[in-house]
Amino acid sequence: MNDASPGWPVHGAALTSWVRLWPPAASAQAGTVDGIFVALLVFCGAIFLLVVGLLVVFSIRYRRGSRAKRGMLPEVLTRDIEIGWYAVVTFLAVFMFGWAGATQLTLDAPPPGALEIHVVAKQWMWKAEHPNGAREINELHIPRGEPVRLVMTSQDVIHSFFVPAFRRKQDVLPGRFTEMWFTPTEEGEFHLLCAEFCGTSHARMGGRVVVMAPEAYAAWVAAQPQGDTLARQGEALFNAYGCSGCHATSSSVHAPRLAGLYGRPVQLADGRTVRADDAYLRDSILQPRRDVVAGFQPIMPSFAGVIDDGELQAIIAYLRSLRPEEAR
Ligand code: HEC
Ligand SMILES: [Cu+2]
Repeated sequence: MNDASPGWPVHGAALTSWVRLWPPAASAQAGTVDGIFVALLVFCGAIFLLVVGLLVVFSIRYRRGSRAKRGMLPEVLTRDIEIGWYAVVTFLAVFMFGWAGATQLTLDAPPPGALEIHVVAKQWMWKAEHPNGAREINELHIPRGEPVRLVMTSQDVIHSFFVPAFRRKQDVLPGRFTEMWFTPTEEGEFHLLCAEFCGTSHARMGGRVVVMAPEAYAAWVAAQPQGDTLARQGEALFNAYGCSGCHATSSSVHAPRLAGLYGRPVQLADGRTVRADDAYLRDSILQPRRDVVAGFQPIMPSFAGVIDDGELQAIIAYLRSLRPEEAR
């Protein structure tokens, strides 16, 4: 960024700019997170002041040689103080737990229909791919006012996708998909960081999130040189890796049909029932022996080490895109 004050948006969010204790809040979720932070700060600050205050008062009052009254307090008084203290602190702790827990649950559940962007982290860059196949590196263009859901994985070590202005941070792990969602509310440029020490150039693993007006985003994304869409690439890989040899309707091998599988419960040979989500599809491809579908032989070979993470995302996008009626 060549902005004079790197890290802060070019415009918007003037509310907190009078004091740069923390970056402007630029997502619909940021307000609650800040609220929890401030409440905890006030809570801890009050207890700190109380403890330090009593420490100072007692040190002076009961210093050696002072004439203050010493000895035990009446028992009723000690008891009441103790009960009152526990009641107040318990109430505050449970209240904070409820508030933070409820917030976390919302932050974990992306709304249906969120704009889905795939992110692959590697030492030391962020690669993003939009639904229409447009790709970018160390930049993320997104429309204002629309929920955005990131489906992320890493090609090497653990990274962490962090946008301070959105108050959102999520670890990105090799061999797993993690998700994160937010609704940007302010147009502008915001810092994107890696928040997990991931090697020599960790400090330089970052970039910017560019929040644009919805029409500007539509124009931007349409103007990008488009690769094939993710699902189309996935279809090509599905054929190239020989998946279709077993899974196509025309195949003579006894293998499950994959159309309409995504999101459905699957009955496994060992009696468990699991939902076919991204993680399940991923495991089915990399460790087919782990979750064998009921009524099938475990003949599917493992593709671990054969299919890389980017390809896996494409294949899964393809499987997700298959409607039940398109059985192939
Ligand atoms: C040799 C034949 C064969 C090949 C090749 C093969 N599979 Fe399979 N696949 C199976 C069989 C049989 C099952 C059911 C038993 C199991 O779960 O392991 C299965 C299960 C699956 C499942 C879970 C299905 C469900 O209903 O829950 C997925 C997803 C899957 N395969 C995807 C793929 C992909 C993607 C490829 C290519 C990278 C592939 N398969 C290649 C035979 C094959
Ligand atoms: Cu990193």
